Amino acid sequence: MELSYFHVAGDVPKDFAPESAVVIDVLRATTTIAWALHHGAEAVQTFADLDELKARSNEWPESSRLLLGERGGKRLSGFDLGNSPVDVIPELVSGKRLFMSTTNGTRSLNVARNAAQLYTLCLPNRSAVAEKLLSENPTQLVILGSGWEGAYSLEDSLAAGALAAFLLDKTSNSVNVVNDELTAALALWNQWEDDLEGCLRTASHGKRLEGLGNHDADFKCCSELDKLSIVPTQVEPGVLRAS
Ligand code: 3SL
Repeated sequence: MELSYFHVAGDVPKDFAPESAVVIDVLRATTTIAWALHHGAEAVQTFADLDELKARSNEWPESSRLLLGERGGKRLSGFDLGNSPVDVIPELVSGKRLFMSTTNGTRSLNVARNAAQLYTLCLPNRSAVAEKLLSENPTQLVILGSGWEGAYSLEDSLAAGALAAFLLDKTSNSVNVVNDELTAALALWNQWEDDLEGCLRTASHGKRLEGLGNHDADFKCCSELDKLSIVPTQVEPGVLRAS
């Protein structure tokens, strides 16, 4: 398996359609997706574009849909929920289709939608996604972060390093790191693996969230390693289901 990592959607080549891709947005889109599916959401349908989200969600029965979204970390007006993983509780999301748009995470998902296999990763489902990849053993795996408005993010690189470290640890020589971005992500993982929440709070987006109010529960939830067995898997373009 050849592993590479791109920091943000704008870094991937044109006509991006890898054999296997993993999208990461630790703070907080892919953490929210994993928890929503864990708590019984029927699916999470993601959109980069808000007009498209509104049009598609209007085709869905009102009683079985929820709108989730944020811009700049704040809930979108008229939406049922923002983008907090602690808000997607079973009482709200079970059996529902979640229509979701976020500042960066759903943009990366949109760019990666032509991958033959597409999964989402956060720290809580790191080992579940890694085990799935080991069982499928793709020749090429591209990890794509979300960053912030086109710029690098520390927390997505941390999770990319966490995934690569797990895969390298479980295999002898069949996993190869093929770009410097992932080598750097592994170094970051080695530095922070014993203080994941500290890393998230050090990150610029962590500081942005702290500036918006108390997000202690979000930091805790987003930094819990290997807690979930959910592997959010794209089943049609933009639609993620639990596997
Ligand atoms: O950028 C995103 O996609 C979001 O995850 C950002 S936030 O954590 O909800 O502010």
